[in-house]
Order: sequence, then structure tokens, then C-alpha cells
Amino acid sequence: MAKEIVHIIDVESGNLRSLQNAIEYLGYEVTFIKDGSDPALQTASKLILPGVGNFGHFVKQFRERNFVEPVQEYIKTGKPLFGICVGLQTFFGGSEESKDVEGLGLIDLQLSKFDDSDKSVPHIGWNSLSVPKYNKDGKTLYSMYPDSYYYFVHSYAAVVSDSQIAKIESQGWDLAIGKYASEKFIAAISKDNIFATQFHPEKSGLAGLKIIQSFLKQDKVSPLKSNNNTKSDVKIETTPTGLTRRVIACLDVRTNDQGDLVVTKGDQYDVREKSEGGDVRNLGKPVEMAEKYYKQGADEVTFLNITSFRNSPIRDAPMLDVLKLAAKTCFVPLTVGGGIKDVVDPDGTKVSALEVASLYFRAGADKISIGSDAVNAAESYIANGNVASGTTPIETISKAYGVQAVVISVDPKRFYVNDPKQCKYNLIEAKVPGPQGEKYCYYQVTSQGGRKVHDLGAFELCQICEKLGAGEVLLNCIDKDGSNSGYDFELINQIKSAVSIPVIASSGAGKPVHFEEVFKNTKADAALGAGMFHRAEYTVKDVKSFMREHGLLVRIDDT
Ligand code: 1PR
Repeated sequence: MAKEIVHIIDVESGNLRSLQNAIEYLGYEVTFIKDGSDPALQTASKLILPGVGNFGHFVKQFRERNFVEPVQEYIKTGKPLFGICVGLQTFFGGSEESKDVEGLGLIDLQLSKFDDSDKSVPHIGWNSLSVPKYNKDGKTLYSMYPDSYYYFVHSYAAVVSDSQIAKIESQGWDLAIGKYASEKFIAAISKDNIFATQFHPEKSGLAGLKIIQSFLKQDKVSPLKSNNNTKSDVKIETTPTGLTRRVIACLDVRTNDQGDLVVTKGDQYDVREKSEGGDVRNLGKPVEMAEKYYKQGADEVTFLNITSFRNSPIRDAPMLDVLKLAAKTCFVPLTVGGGIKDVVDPDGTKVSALEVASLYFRAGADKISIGSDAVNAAESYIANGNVASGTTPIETISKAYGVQAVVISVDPKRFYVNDPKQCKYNLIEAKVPGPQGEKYCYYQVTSQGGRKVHDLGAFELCQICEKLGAGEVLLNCIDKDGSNSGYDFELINQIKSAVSIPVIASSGAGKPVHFEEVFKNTKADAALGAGMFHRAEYTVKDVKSFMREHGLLVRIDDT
């Protein structure tokens, strides 16, 4: 029997492959519509409008590709339409993000930026929601359950007061309400044939796939049921933001001496065996390991290409295939880093960092991570009298895809000093003095996998990159990498005090208690582990079970 076709509007904004993969995984076929004049729009039986990035950029593309009238006509036919993320935002009047661009105005409300005085912005991570009108009667809409968690990634939202909720509901809209710290916002809306979510169901594990399935089957109302997150013998914390404690599995990938693409792992960035010959450590195959960690409950998977694969055109970069394959089975966010910069192919063709990033987004990445080039960007910013050039990869990629899609990967190491007056970088008073009894240290920035040391502090680097448009910090620590001795809390606290974007703690995790400790001793937004998972000493599930037994809020996916 021929598979039913689902149509997706494609205005070339970000990762649509993951949505396609999710729909295909559920047994449907996907066709993309790139222009409103495409007759398929009239014959489509189910239409999805996904979007990521900047509201103005997205809506302009939507208008320029002549979608406005045909989509309004489509809505009038009563056939189902599903907006996702910026797709949902398009249904509103407009957004503070792009004041000169009008939305479709189906809902008379403007989107605004989350207040960052009490929380990290963007809102990145797994949060819950409720559908008050239905939940009070033991029911819910489109399989959205109040005790499941869904993946959000956005800075702007339909932030609403109780009276605004009542007003919108009185206009016939059903609302799912989310809460980010003290701010209530619209997590999903529905009216007649329209449904839209601010979160990404295609990135929300099995809980998210159920929502897509319900939309595709038009299974609108269903009874509430409890799931894995409600079963606990201990009292689970309420986090200040509502977000769960994110656990990320990281895969350092490179080609080994035999030419195979392998997951490796170093100690203080040295990935070679200590034995004679010193081969690159081979801990497994990237795609298989990513799928394993997804199934174990990882909230995100990060791939770092730790040596750029040289001598091949960027379009053939092996990491693109890794992403394409991993995105077929891992329905959580995927980040890719390593070599995101302006490059020149072997035939002399110049490929901009923005084009490199676009290839990764199209392959299935949700975020790209920039390491060495973030340091270059910060150094140019300083050399330019603290003025942004507008041309660095952080700037160009965040402008096109939104700040939430740009992570900076920082590789710092401690630099001890005796006299604070002798150092121009932000210092900490170290709990453990340096080798010569020095009382202070700053975190010196490195690039190129720790090989190049820069006269710059990690604190200053992160502040500059946030200004340029980075949306998240992946905070490694060379001193701690591979040590299994726990995270460097002093570093994490210092960087958290420098920026308001989310910070991922990385380097040093060796056992589950280290994850509990990092969340209890710092305000880290997420914690990443590598070696302990790759050596199969612990699974991601072990870590999350331990955290939960100790009262931390973690996401356990639906079954
Ligand atoms: O500079 O933009 O091309 O990006 C290169 C990327 O590769 C950077 O993100 C850089 O951190 C990473 N990288 C480069 N060389 C190495 C290496 O190990 N030789 N790996 C490397 C960095 C650090 C973490 C690691 C944690 C956790 N890996 O990601 O996974 O330290 O490890 P643990 O839990 O086992 O302690 P560019």
C-alpha cells in the first residue's frame, strides 16, 4: 500500500531533515513545498510549517515565496495544518525580534523576548506544559502530557498574563501553557484544523513522536495518563526555571591511522594510547554510539570533529554522513563542531563558514559549535577596538539561523598568578593554590585542540562571543578532560557569572555523582560526559537514575 504523503513547507531555514526523519519513522512519506505557487499546496492533505531562527527572516522568506494567500486558502479548506517553533510564531501578529515584519495575525498578540534577569536566554532544554482546559477533565490535546518533557529552543515567545490567556481562549483557541522561571508562555495552540507547538516535537524523543503521530492521525483529544516521570520514591526538586537537568553525551570523532572514522577520547586532549605505537584510541563507531546514547536517554548528542578532515571537498566531509545517519534514529537535538570556519576546498573553491554550517543543518544538526574560530573572532573584536565586524562566523550564522543554533566550544586551562595586579583577565581566588603556592588563577584560552595558547581569558572570550551572537557555551576544561575526577566548579561559576546564555559543563565526569555535584554546586544549564560512557563504565540511564534518586529533576522519556 502506498504511504500517505505529508507536505512540509520549506523556506530553507534550518534543520528540516529531522522532521522528515520523524515523519518517515512514523510510516509516512514526505514532500517539500518550496514555493506557494506549487499546486501540491492545494492537494496536500496534511501540511506542516516548521521554522527556526529569526522571526523576521523566516516570515520574509515565507512572504517572498508567495505562501501567504495559498496557506490562508488551505486553512479555509479545514485540512490540518501544524506549525512548529517559528512556524507557530508566524501565526501571531508580530515579534519584538523583528518589529518591522508582520506575522499572519491569526492570534492578536505580539511575541516578546524572555526576561534574562533571572534565567538564561535562550530558553534551551526540556520543559513541561499543561493544557488547563482539558487537563482538569482528565484529558489532553494531541498527546501533550503534563508530566512529559519537550525540547524548547527559543529566545522569543508569546509571553502571556492570565488575563491574556483568558482572552485568547475566549476567541476559541485551546492553549498549552509553559512556564520558564516566572514567565508564562504559549507552548502550543490549537483551534479547529490548526495546531502549533513552540517546542520541537521531532526533537522530543518518544514523547514528541507521539504528538506528531496524533497530529497525523488527527487524534485530537485523548485521556491523560501518567508516565515514567511521575514514578519516584523520593521528593523531586522544582528547578528555578522549570527545565530538567540536561545530560549530554559527547563524541569526539576523528579518522584513525588506518583511515577509519572512530569515536576517540583523550586525557587532557591527548587521544593516543600510552602504549608503544601510540595509536589513536578507538572506542567505537559514531552513528552506533549516538543511537545507543539516545536510547539510554541522553537529552542531546554532540559530535566534535577533533581534527578537520583535510584534503576532501567540504561537501564530502565524512561528518555530514554521520549527521545524516544519526538524525534518522536520534530524536533529540544534535550538535556538531569542528572545522566550522571559512574553508578552501582542494580545488580552490572558497566555502564560507555560513555555507559549511548550512550543510550541517541540512544534514540534521540543530546546533553548530565553533571552537578555534570563536577565539579568532574575539581577538579581532578586541583588535578592532571592541567593535564587531559583522563578518565572523558567529555573527553570520546566528543572523541566518538564530543565536540558539550557535554554540561556542571553549578549551581553557588554568594559569596561576601570584599578584592579581599583574593580570588583566578576570581572576578567581583558587581553592587549591598553584604549584608555586599561587593563590589566583585565570582560565587561559587555547585553540586548535589545545595546541595554540592565546593571551586571552575564557571569561572575556565568552562575554565577547555572547555579544557577537553565540547562544550557548560548551565549557570544556583541559586540566580536567579525561581525569574522571569531576567538573571544575570554579571555572563553571566564573563563566556563569560572565554570560546570560546557557553554559554546558564539560570535562572530568567519571561517575554519576559528578553530575549530581555539578548541578548542586554550580548553575550549569547542562552537563556533558564522554569517556565514562564510551568505556561503558556507566550508561546515561545510570546517571539519570542516580540523579533522580538524589532528587534532581531529569527527563525520563515515554515508553
Ligand atoms: O576548533 O572549531 O575546529 O573545533 C574543534 C573541537 O574539537 C573543539 O570543540 C575542541 O574542544 C575539540 N577538540 C579538539 N581536540 C580535541 C582533543 O581531545 N584532542 N576534544 C578536542 C575536546 C573535549 C570534550 C570532552 C570532554 C569530556 N573534547 O568535548 O568530550 O572533555 O570528556 P570526559 O567526560 O571524558 O572528561 P574547532
